[in-house]
Amino acid sequence: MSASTLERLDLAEDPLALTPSRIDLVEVGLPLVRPFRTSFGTSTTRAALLLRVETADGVVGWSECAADPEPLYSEEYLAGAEHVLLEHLLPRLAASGRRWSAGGVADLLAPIAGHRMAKAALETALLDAGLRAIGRSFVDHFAQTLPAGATPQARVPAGVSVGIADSLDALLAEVAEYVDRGYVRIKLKIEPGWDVDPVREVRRSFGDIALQVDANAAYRIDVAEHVAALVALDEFDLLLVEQPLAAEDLAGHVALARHLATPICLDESVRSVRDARGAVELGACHIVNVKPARVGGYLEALHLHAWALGSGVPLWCGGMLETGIGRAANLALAALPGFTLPGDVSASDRYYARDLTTPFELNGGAIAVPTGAGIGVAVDDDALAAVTRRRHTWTPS
Ligand code: NPQ
Ligand code: MG
Repeated sequence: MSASTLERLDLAEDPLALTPSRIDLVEVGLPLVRPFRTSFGTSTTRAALLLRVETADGVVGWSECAADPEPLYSEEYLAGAEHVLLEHLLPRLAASGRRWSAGGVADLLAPIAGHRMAKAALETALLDAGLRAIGRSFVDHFAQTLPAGATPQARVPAGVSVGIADSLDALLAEVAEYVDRGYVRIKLKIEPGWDVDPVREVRRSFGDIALQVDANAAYRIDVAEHVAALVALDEFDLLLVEQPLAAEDLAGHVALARHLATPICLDESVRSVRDARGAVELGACHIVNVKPARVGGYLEALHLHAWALGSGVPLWCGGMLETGIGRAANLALAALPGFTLPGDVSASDRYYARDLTTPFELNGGAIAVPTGAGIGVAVDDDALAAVTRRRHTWTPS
């Protein structure tokens, strides 16, 4: 049997294989219900690149690329993601043959360095289309990776990420709103100069709520005041401190961990299961924030999850201000049993007055995991049209 016959047989047996007929890249801009300030900047609108894959059979799959227009959270940015998709990633998939499958995307794109958010968006859109075609949900698909007897949760406890505020009073008012709505865990964004005071005030006002902080890499191990502020946070019984130092500074995190009682969690530093394992083995962190976009897709996130389940490292699912499209897929991942801490997957109305899908709602501090095929929610065409800035159609030649 020839190699090409073998390939065709392999794909024929892959239930997620599909023939794409067109791919639309849709840039949207959704106004945020309130500005979101982090140590790297302030957002008032969430711009995002959506991918819509249509198959020759008329099945449609959606995904959302997490890259922001500005490369502040990481080096990836919206226009760069669009460029690499159109000029490098899509042509590579097209060159691989007429049939594509989510399961093969990562290997086919491995020669392209980095660009994980763009790769994740492509893999996820194909996964959505492939799973819709066979009537299976993301969560049921992910559950196939679990050890015998383990099952996903039907509802995911929801935490919320609270931006840097203009004043302590404004912060306390915002936290009060989220606590009243039922969020089971509060995460405060911090930066040098906005750390010990806000954490002390929130602790004093709200008692023993589950509380953690995220510095988005704003501190430096060689600045004594920075280390002193992080050490001072130890007295407030935080669940964790997230990404205090630069993404590249694993050695700095190892050194910092020796000074802190509070566990360190890494976000920006972790781009793969290999990074996660290395960071934990070195002692740079004890907990990992998993964002499928940051690690290059759901399949890498599932590898990371399998490792964490086996080694007992606590995980939680982060957020990138996703619309309902990205939020739905994250909920399916966060439902897996290795996600032992509440994540940043909040209700739609935390960010948006009008989401692009049926809005996700908080009930009893948790959000229901979609059970329908693929991501399990439909895109609201009117809501999408109202926020669409630009659309580009790509077709396999
Ligand atoms: C984090 N998210 O955990 C990120 C950071 C973040 C919910 O805290 C536009 C695009 C704005 C990506 C703001 C949360 C963003 C963004 C914050 C990511 O570090
Ligand atoms: Mg973070």
